Amino acid sequence: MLVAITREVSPSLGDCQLTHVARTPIDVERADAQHRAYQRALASLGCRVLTLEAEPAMPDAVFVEDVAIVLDEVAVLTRPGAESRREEGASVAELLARYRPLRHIEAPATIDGGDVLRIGRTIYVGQSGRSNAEGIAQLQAIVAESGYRVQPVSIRGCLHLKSAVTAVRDDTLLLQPAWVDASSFPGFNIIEVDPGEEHAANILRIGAVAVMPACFARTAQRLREAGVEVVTVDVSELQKAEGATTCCSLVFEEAVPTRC
Ligand code: CIR
Repeated sequence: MLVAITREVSPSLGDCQLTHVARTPIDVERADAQHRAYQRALASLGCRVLTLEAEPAMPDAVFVEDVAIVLDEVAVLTRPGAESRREEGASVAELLARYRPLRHIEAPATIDGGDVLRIGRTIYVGQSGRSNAEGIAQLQAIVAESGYRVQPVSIRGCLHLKSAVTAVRDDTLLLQPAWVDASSFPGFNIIEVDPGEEHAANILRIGAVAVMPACFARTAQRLREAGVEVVTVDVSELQKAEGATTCCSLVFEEAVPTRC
């Protein structure tokens, strides 16, 4: 069964970090309602949804994806690039310890889970303002023990690698060409986001289903035409905090079959 770790929206969400999005007022009550609908969507797709309590002093704590990288063999607790986010991982680590052995990224390294895209045994990591070379090197050393290859990817103009590209299937990527070069992913089929939907590349893949923000109807149509099943959720208030659908959960297999 799939587990999805989530966290309730912080009442201080309006004080979130913002890098490439202009600050506009956030309706926290509405954000909370949208987040609950997101949780229900994950449950309807077969996830056991676990919910951590809100962290009133940590505005960005709802974006649990950034504080850990969960693989079948190990969970890596990150050291987020934004200093204000460094305490968010403790409660997530407590929960993850029930499912995986834990490893930690140590200072001066930084890495955000939003920069980490795993496809098969390759882990692509965005060279972003949040993830530094030391972070990528430490991740590489940890995951090499389990047979993964790390591939750094250069990005521009966006927060994280997964703002620019996500996988809709193991051989097919949804990509924003303004922010990442398709040539960084040789051999993949590429679906570009609709040119009018700048932030549409960030989709959460649950099995064969792409969970994406409701406002990107034209990109959703491109995915459907390519045979991808799409579920949409309205996360407009979370998007004002520079979030989308991947960042609000850590999704992984509860019990991992032993590899031989
Ligand atoms: C931040 O800037 O850290 C948050 N306001 C947004 C984080 C979104 N994370 C993600 O997409 N993985």
